[in-house]
Amino acid sequence: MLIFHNPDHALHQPRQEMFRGRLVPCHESPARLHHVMAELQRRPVGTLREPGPLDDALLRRVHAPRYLDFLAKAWEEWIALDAANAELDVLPSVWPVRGFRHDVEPANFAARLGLYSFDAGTPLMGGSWAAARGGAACAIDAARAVLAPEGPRVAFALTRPPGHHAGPDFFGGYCFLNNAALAAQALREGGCTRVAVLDIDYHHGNGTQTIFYGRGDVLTVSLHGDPRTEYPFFLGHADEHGEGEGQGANLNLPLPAGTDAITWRRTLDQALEAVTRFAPQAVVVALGVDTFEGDPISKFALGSADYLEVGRTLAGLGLPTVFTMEGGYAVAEVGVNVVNVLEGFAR
Ligand code: 6XA
Ligand code: ZN
Repeated sequence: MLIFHNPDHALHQPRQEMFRGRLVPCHESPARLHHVMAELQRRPVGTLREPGPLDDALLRRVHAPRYLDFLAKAWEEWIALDAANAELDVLPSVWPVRGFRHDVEPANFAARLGLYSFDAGTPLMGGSWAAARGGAACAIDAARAVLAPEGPRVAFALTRPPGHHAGPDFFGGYCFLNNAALAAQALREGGCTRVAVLDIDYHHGNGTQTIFYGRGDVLTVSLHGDPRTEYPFFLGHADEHGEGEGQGANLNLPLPAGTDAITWRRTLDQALEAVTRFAPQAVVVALGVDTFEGDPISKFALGSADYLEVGRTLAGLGLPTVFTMEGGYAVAEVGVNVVNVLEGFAR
């Protein structure tokens, strides 16, 4: 297995996110990835690689160019407002909800920040753009690796910030660039006519769903905490099946908060049946380990040993597989849990 790790991830070191009326320390921290790297030293389940340069043309086929241009310059604009801003993370505070216009890009920075985001929990700072780009490069390189003639058939994009909440033109949920979607697009352009994205993070992969909602060539399947009570709240219900050519190519399997490992595993089997029915030539697994019983912001109950079994089950698809790193905030256990999935897969 090849493991593409993002050498720039720690440039994104957010300080604070908005939570219940106050700014609190951000759960999504560089330490998460450090723990995975440390566990990979103990259990070298694959070969570590750094990604090559990012394919910007592919990036612009997944995300809207005006959104990417905004992200590229956001920090500079923030500092230009006031030099003292260099000490502060950027957080949006105003959004164009129903009835407002999305087609006119405002000149005001705070307004554009709102246009291109959906929450106040995703701090942006000086290194965020470089870190997100490094992760996108990992995902695309991982996809290309599994399609290479003498390739490994399985690769992992080990990166942060995560990606599955980022849509065509919005950030949120700690995500800026959708690594899983970029991997899927790279697999399509690498010759796979049908690709599946299976999202097993605790949270619904709303960004990935939105990116592919009108397309029939990429199946999106997500099992997650029921959005009626769980983040991201406004998407991820069972009646969202896709539209137009994408009709039937989206499956959501929401589960109540508190769901145990047995029920979760049964639901994973359902997800895998849907993937198999779609008959893809490759699969992307958006791998979040915030389904762990000790996760501080999530409410499923998988134990560390369950992740070995998850890996084994995913390998049963028998497909070229790209993993992208998504959530998981029980920082000390993130390494063991992620590497358990990889080890279970490799066995
Ligand atoms: C609200 C919680 C964001 C969830 C991020 C996540 N700040 N997504 O783990 O998969
Ligand atoms: Zn998550």
